[in-house]
Amino acid sequence: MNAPANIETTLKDWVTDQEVRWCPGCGDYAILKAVQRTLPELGCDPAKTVFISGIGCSSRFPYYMETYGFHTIHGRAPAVATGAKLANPELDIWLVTGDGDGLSIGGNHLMHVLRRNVNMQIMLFNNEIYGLTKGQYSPTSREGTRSPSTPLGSYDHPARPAAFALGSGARFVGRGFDVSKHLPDVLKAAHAHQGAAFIEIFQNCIVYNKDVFDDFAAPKGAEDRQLWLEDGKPMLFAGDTKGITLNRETLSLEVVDVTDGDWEAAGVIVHDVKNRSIAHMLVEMPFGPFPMALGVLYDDPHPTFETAVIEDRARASEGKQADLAKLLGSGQTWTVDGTAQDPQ
Ligand SMILES: Cc1ncc(C[n+]2csc(CCOP(=O)(O)OP(=O)(O)O)c2C)c(N)n1
Ligand code: SF4
Ligand SMILES: [Mg+2]
Repeated sequence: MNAPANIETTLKDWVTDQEVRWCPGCGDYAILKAVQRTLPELGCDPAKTVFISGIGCSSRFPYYMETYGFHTIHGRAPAVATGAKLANPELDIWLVTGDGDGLSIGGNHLMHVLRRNVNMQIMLFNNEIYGLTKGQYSPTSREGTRSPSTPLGSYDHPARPAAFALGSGARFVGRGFDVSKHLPDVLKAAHAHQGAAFIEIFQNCIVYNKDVFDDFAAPKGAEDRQLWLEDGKPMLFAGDTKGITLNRETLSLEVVDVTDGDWEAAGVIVHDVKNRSIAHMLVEMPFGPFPMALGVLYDDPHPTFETAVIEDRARASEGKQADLAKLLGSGQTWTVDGTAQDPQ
């Protein structure tokens, strides 16, 4: 984010007149609503906000936000967003990408915006499929996914977006899902973070990958399968009857039972958002034997890219007068004499 704006708006101020072209029932609608509800609460200024996306169903997002927006080219939103932030550091930038856009064609670009720590919020809508191009498997699709491009089932091991982000040097990693009532809290925490804030948002593509996240996202039994992380709070789930502990011999996480609410006796870990080692374990924690880790997994700010660039520019130009004509006329120059002929 940039400096807080404290502008008074309502949800309506963030809604465009564009016809929303997602399939009825798509999880993208819920994410859009969550963002449109959250920005007024943060006091954001639509005139200083910009949504920048790549290509995909998810990347249609900027059309639906009444802000500046840029629907760029496939996988290249990080490059455009970096340029926008350097040109105008006052802009509050939200980058929107998908699992295909951000991790296939744009994997390299995403890595660099994270490692450079350019100040923006990055929302990766993970539906584990290419939605826009009619359901081919993506880098996050599970092994064995049958799709038009993998008719016999996929062979490759899926990428984990949160692990990718942390491994690329991200200083903020959050997770949520489309219809979760906690998603706005994750968005707010990401916005409060100075630097590249990465949020993986599980999103239901009801046409090509329906309900793949139901195991943890469906309301029934959700409590047992979701671990909502809060800084300074014990890692408890299943109505506080279970928790996560660190086995000090194997140096790995384990699920423990908590009796009579005594989580300390059970050795349950207290979440520390600045602990990078635990963050690495949380992003790798396999769903199934463990609950799905959601909320703010890691948040430890670090100096941002644009601050360094701007300070450097100021130092380099100190005491100097900008003179474009002089710059253009300096160094190796030549005059075109106008005698060149067009080839016949
Ligand atoms: C250079 C280029 N290659 C391929 C495509 C085709 N293409 C468009 S969107 C897309 C995948 C989008 O998947 P994802 O980012 O997961 O978005 P979703 O539609 O699932 O939200 C592909 C391969 C393209 N538009 N441009
Ligand atoms: S294809 Fe899937 S991701 Fe795309 S709009 Fe339809 S439901 Fe949403
Ligand atoms: Mg996708």
